[in-house]
Amino acid sequence: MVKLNLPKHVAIIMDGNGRWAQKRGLPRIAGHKAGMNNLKSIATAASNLGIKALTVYAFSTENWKRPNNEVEFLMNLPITFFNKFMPTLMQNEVRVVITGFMEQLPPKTLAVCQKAIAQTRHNQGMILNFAFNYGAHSDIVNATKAFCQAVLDHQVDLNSLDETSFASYLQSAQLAELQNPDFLIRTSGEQRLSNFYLWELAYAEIVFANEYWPDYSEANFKRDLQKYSQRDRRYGGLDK
Ligand code: V07
Repeated sequence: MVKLNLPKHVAIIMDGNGRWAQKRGLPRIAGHKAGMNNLKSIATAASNLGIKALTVYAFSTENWKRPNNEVEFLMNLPITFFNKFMPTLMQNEVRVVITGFMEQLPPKTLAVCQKAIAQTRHNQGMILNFAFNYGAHSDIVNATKAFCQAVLDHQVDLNSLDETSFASYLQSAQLAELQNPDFLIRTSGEQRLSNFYLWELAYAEIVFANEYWPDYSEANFKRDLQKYSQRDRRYGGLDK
Protein backbone atom coordinates (compact mmCIF):
# COMPACT_ATOMS: atom_id res chain seq x y z
CA MET A 1 0.00 0.00 0.00
CA VAL A 2 1.19 3.51 -0.76
CA LYS A 3 2.07 5.73 2.16
CA LEU A 4 -0.80 7.84 3.51
CA ASN A 5 -0.53 11.58 3.23
CA LEU A 6 -1.71 12.15 6.79
CA PRO A 7 -3.39 15.37 7.90
CA LYS A 8 -1.54 17.01 10.80
CA HIS A 9 -4.72 18.28 12.43
CA VAL A 10 -8.01 16.37 12.23
CA ALA A 11 -11.30 17.77 13.52
CA ILE A 12 -14.36 15.65 14.18
CA ILE A 13 -18.00 16.63 14.74
CA MET A 14 -19.08 13.58 16.75
CA ASP A 15 -22.72 13.55 15.67
CA GLY A 16 -25.46 10.91 15.94
CA ASN A 17 -25.15 9.76 19.55
CA GLY A 18 -28.80 10.42 20.42
CA ARG A 19 -30.05 8.74 17.24
CA TRP A 20 -27.76 5.75 17.85
CA ALA A 21 -29.46 5.27 21.24
CA GLN A 22 -33.02 5.87 19.99
CA LYS A 23 -32.52 3.28 17.25
CA ARG A 24 -31.81 0.76 20.02
CA GLY A 25 -34.67 1.89 22.26
CA LEU A 26 -32.18 3.36 24.75
CA PRO A 27 -32.25 6.83 26.37
CA ARG A 28 -30.21 9.51 24.55
CA ILE A 29 -27.69 9.62 27.39
CA ALA A 30 -26.76 5.98 26.67
CA GLY A 31 -25.69 7.22 23.23
CA HIS A 32 -23.53 9.95 24.77
CA LYS A 33 -21.84 7.39 26.99
CA ALA A 34 -21.17 5.07 24.03
CA GLY A 35 -19.88 8.11 22.13
CA MET A 36 -17.48 8.94 24.93
CA ASN A 37 -16.04 5.41 24.87
CA ASN A 38 -15.68 5.62 21.11
CA LEU A 39 -13.79 8.87 21.46
CA LYS A 40 -11.18 7.02 23.52
CA SER A 41 -10.77 4.44 20.70
CA ILE A 42 -10.50 6.99 17.91
CA ALA A 43 -8.20 9.31 19.88
CA THR A 44 -5.90 6.36 20.63
CA ALA A 45 -5.93 5.34 16.95
CA ALA A 46 -5.16 8.93 15.88
CA SER A 47 -2.30 9.15 18.35
CA ASN A 48 -0.85 5.81 17.16
CA LEU A 49 -1.09 6.92 13.53
CA GLY A 50 0.99 10.00 14.27
CA ILE A 51 -1.68 12.68 13.90
CA LYS A 52 -0.42 15.82 15.65
CA ALA A 53 -3.73 17.32 16.78
CA LEU A 54 -7.26 15.96 17.11
CA THR A 55 -10.05 18.46 17.78
CA VAL A 56 -13.42 17.04 18.80
CA TYR A 57 -16.59 19.10 18.90
CA ALA A 58 -18.14 17.93 22.16
CA PHE A 59 -20.67 20.64 23.09
CA SER A 60 -21.74 23.77 21.31
CA THR A 61 -22.89 27.02 22.90
CA GLU A 62 -26.36 26.13 21.49
CA ASN A 63 -26.52 22.76 23.30
CA TRP A 64 -27.64 24.44 26.55
CA LYS A 65 -31.14 24.49 24.95
CA ARG A 66 -31.42 20.71 25.38
CA PRO A 67 -33.47 19.21 28.26
CA ASN A 68 -31.93 19.86 31.70
CA ASN A 69 -31.24 16.22 32.48
CA GLU A 70 -29.35 15.76 29.21
CA VAL A 71 -27.26 18.92 29.75
CA GLU A 72 -26.48 17.76 33.28
CA PHE A 73 -25.36 14.36 31.98
CA LEU A 74 -23.21 15.97 29.29
CA MET A 75 -21.55 18.26 31.85
CA ASN A 76 -20.55 15.20 33.85
CA LEU A 77 -18.98 13.44 30.84
CA PRO A 78 -15.61 15.22 31.09
CA ILE A 79 -15.43 14.04 34.71
CA THR A 80 -16.18 10.43 33.69
CA PHE A 81 -13.89 10.70 30.67
CA PHE A 82 -10.82 11.77 32.66
CA ASN A 83 -11.57 9.37 35.54
CA LYS A 84 -11.61 6.46 33.08
CA PHE A 85 -9.04 7.48 30.51
CA MET A 86 -6.40 9.71 32.11
CA PRO A 87 -3.93 6.78 32.49
CA THR A 88 -4.26 6.00 28.75
CA LEU A 89 -3.83 9.67 27.85
CA MET A 90 -0.66 9.85 29.96
CA GLN A 91 0.75 6.60 28.50
CA ASN A 92 0.23 8.00 25.01
CA GLU A 93 1.76 11.39 25.96
CA VAL A 94 -1.49 13.11 24.91
CA ARG A 95 -1.80 16.81 25.76
CA VAL A 96 -5.33 17.97 26.60
CA VAL A 97 -6.43 21.40 25.41
CA ILE A 98 -9.87 22.97 25.71
CA THR A 99 -11.27 25.51 23.29
CA GLY A 100 -14.49 27.09 24.48
CA PHE A 101 -16.13 29.36 27.00
CA MET A 102 -14.88 27.61 30.13
CA GLU A 103 -16.09 30.31 32.53
CA GLN A 104 -19.69 29.20 31.84
CA LEU A 105 -19.09 25.59 32.91
CA PRO A 106 -20.38 24.18 36.22
CA PRO A 107 -17.58 24.57 38.83
CA LYS A 108 -16.92 20.84 39.19
CA THR A 109 -16.62 20.32 35.42
CA LEU A 110 -14.37 23.34 35.14
CA ALA A 111 -12.11 22.07 37.93
CA VAL A 112 -11.73 18.63 36.33
CA CYS A 113 -10.94 20.17 32.94
CA GLN A 114 -8.35 22.55 34.39
CA LYS A 115 -6.75 19.66 36.27
CA ALA A 116 -6.50 17.56 33.07
CA ILE A 117 -4.95 20.47 31.16
CA ALA A 118 -2.39 21.00 33.93
CA GLN A 119 -1.65 17.28 34.31
CA THR A 120 -0.95 16.80 30.59
CA ARG A 121 0.69 20.18 29.96
CA HIS A 122 4.19 18.78 29.35
CA ASN A 123 3.14 15.75 27.30
CA GLN A 124 4.91 15.65 23.95
CA GLY A 125 2.48 13.55 21.89
CA MET A 126 -0.80 14.34 20.16
CA ILE A 127 -2.87 17.33 21.22
CA LEU A 128 -6.45 16.33 22.08
CA ASN A 129 -8.40 19.56 21.77
CA PHE A 130 -11.95 19.55 23.11
CA ALA A 131 -14.19 22.16 21.50
CA PHE A 132 -16.32 22.29 24.60
CA ASN A 133 -19.01 24.95 25.04
CA TYR A 134 -17.63 26.41 21.83
CA GLY A 135 -19.32 28.58 19.19
CA ALA A 136 -17.46 30.18 16.30
CA HIS A 137 -19.58 33.33 16.05
CA SER A 138 -18.94 34.20 19.71
CA ASP A 139 -15.25 33.37 19.33
CA ILE A 140 -14.94 35.72 16.33
CA VAL A 141 -16.91 38.51 18.04
CA ASN A 142 -14.75 38.19 21.17
CA ALA A 143 -11.57 38.23 19.09
CA THR A 144 -12.77 41.40 17.37
CA LYS A 145 -13.51 43.06 20.71
CA ALA A 146 -10.09 42.08 22.10
CA PHE A 147 -8.36 43.50 19.05
CA CYS A 148 -10.36 46.77 19.22
CA GLN A 149 -9.59 47.11 22.93
CA ALA A 150 -5.88 46.69 22.18
CA VAL A 151 -6.15 49.48 19.60
CA LEU A 152 -7.99 51.74 22.07
CA ASP A 153 -5.27 51.02 24.65
CA HIS A 154 -2.61 52.02 22.09
CA GLN A 155 -1.04 48.55 22.29
CA VAL A 156 -1.50 47.78 18.60
CA ASP A 157 -1.94 49.76 15.43
CA LEU A 158 -5.22 49.38 13.52
CA ASN A 159 -3.31 48.92 10.27
CA SER A 160 -1.35 46.00 11.67
CA LEU A 161 -4.48 43.83 11.46
CA ASP A 162 -4.24 41.09 8.86
CA GLU A 163 -5.35 37.46 8.60
CA THR A 164 -2.41 36.19 10.64
CA SER A 165 -2.72 38.72 13.46
CA PHE A 166 -6.52 38.34 13.62
CA ALA A 167 -6.15 34.56 13.99
CA SER A 168 -3.99 35.14 17.06
CA TYR A 169 -7.05 36.50 18.91
CA LEU A 170 -9.10 33.33 18.32
CA GLN A 171 -9.20 30.66 21.01
CA SER A 172 -7.61 28.15 18.64
CA ALA A 173 -4.42 30.26 18.67
CA GLN A 174 -3.34 28.09 21.62
CA LEU A 175 -2.65 25.32 19.06
CA ALA A 176 0.03 27.54 17.49
CA GLU A 177 1.14 26.17 14.08
CA LEU A 178 -1.59 23.52 14.32
CA GLN A 179 -4.38 26.11 14.57
CA ASN A 180 -6.20 25.17 11.37
CA PRO A 181 -7.54 21.63 10.88
CA ASP A 182 -6.47 20.04 7.59
CA PHE A 183 -9.36 17.62 7.66
CA LEU A 184 -12.91 17.70 9.06
CA ILE A 185 -15.02 14.59 9.56
CA ARG A 186 -18.68 14.87 10.53
CA THR A 187 -20.45 11.61 11.36
CA SER A 188 -24.11 10.57 11.06
CA GLY A 189 -24.72 11.92 7.56
CA GLU A 190 -25.49 15.54 8.53
CA GLN A 191 -23.79 18.06 6.26
CA ARG A 192 -23.47 21.28 8.27
CA LEU A 193 -20.77 23.15 10.18
CA SER A 194 -23.10 24.01 13.10
CA ASN A 195 -21.10 27.04 14.26
CA PHE A 196 -17.90 25.00 14.68
CA TYR A 197 -14.50 26.50 13.61
CA LEU A 198 -15.71 28.85 10.84
CA TRP A 199 -12.39 30.66 10.44
CA GLU A 200 -10.09 27.69 10.99
CA LEU A 201 -11.82 25.38 8.49
CA ALA A 202 -11.42 27.76 5.54
CA TYR A 203 -9.21 25.33 3.58
CA ALA A 204 -10.02 22.03 5.29
CA GLU A 205 -10.96 18.96 3.32
CA ILE A 206 -14.33 17.66 4.51
CA VAL A 207 -15.78 14.16 4.67
CA PHE A 208 -19.32 13.40 5.79
CA ALA A 209 -19.46 9.86 7.14
CA ASN A 210 -22.81 8.09 7.38
CA GLU A 211 -22.08 6.14 10.57
CA TYR A 212 -23.46 7.40 13.89
CA TRP A 213 -20.54 8.44 16.12
CA PRO A 214 -20.73 5.44 18.54
CA ASP A 215 -20.52 3.12 15.49
CA TYR A 216 -17.68 5.05 13.82
CA SER A 217 -14.84 2.52 14.01
CA GLU A 218 -11.09 2.67 13.61
CA ALA A 219 -11.62 1.06 10.18
CA ASN A 220 -14.03 3.87 9.23
CA PHE A 221 -11.47 6.41 10.43
CA LYS A 222 -8.73 4.82 8.29
CA ARG A 223 -11.11 4.71 5.31
CA ASP A 224 -11.70 8.47 5.69
CA LEU A 225 -7.98 9.23 6.13
CA GLN A 226 -7.48 7.34 2.88
CA LYS A 227 -10.02 9.67 1.21
CA TYR A 228 -8.11 12.69 2.55
CA SER A 229 -4.87 11.21 1.29
CA GLN A 230 -6.25 11.00 -2.24
CA ARG A 231 -7.37 14.62 -2.40
CA ASP A 232 -5.39 17.36 -4.02
CA ARG A 233 -5.29 20.48 -1.88
CA ARG A 234 -4.73 23.63 -3.88
CA TYR A 235 -5.73 26.45 -1.47
CA GLY A 236 -7.30 28.36 -4.35
CA GLY A 237 -4.18 28.10 -6.53
CA LEU A 238 -3.65 25.99 -9.64
CA ASP A 239 -1.88 22.66 -10.04
CA LYS A 240 1.39 22.37 -8.15
C1 V07 B 1 -19.25 14.16 25.22
C2 V07 B 1 -19.15 11.93 24.12
C3 V07 B 1 -18.56 12.04 22.74
C4 V07 B 1 -19.65 12.18 21.69
C5 V07 B 1 -20.31 13.52 21.70
C6 V07 B 1 -21.42 13.75 22.70
C7 V07 B 1 -21.21 13.20 24.06
C8 V07 B 1 -15.92 13.63 26.08
C9 V07 B 1 -16.11 14.89 26.57
C10 V07 B 1 -15.13 15.76 27.18
C11 V07 B 1 -15.25 17.13 27.10
C12 V07 B 1 -14.29 17.96 27.67
C13 V07 B 1 -13.22 17.38 28.28
C14 V07 B 1 -13.09 16.02 28.37
C15 V07 B 1 -14.04 15.20 27.82
C16 V07 B 1 -17.43 15.19 26.30
C17 V07 B 1 -19.38 16.33 26.18
C18 V07 B 1 -19.97 15.30 25.50
C19 V07 B 1 -20.15 17.55 26.49
F1 V07 B 1 -12.29 18.17 28.81
N1 V07 B 1 -17.02 13.18 25.54
N2 V07 B 1 -17.97 14.12 25.66
N3 V07 B 1 -18.11 16.29 26.58
N4 V07 B 1 -19.85 13.11 24.54
